[in-house]
Amino acid sequence: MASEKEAALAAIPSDSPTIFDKIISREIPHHVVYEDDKVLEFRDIRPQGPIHILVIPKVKDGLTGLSKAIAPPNPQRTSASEESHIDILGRLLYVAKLVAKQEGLDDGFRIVINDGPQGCQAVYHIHVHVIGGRQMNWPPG
Ligand code: DGP
Repeated sequence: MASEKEAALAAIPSDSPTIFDKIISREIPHHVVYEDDKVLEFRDIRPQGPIHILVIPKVKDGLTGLSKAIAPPNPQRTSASEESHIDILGRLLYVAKLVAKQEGLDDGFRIVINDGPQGCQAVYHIHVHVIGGRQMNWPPG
């Protein structure tokens, strides 16, 4: 299995359905930890800590990521967040906090948004990682 870094460098950003679309449509099984009409949260398949949850908008609305990241070898641009996305971006963070509380991460946790190849983004459907249950280090790798 490719490492996260290899997967990120090989990922081709596009507006085509991603693995997360298949998770939203229930084609791919997953463990839902939170759901409302706009957001879905489920456990990461490759956890980087005792708790690792992904927070995604149910409607991608062009949000492949935060920015228009582009770098070799990825030939396509991603579509950036716009001012119109402020509500959903804020909601992703807010429900990330809700689920951290639900998971008992009372001593803190790490929120990560990987953006573009250099940011180690492998799936081009914007998502927030909530990682916790262990002491984090700084700087991140
Ligand atoms: P990123 O590198 O930020 O794009 O993170 C993508 C994450 O998605 C990565 O931590 C692994 C996770 N992931 C990939 N495929 C699946 C899947 O089929 N199911 C679940 N639950 N997680 C997945």
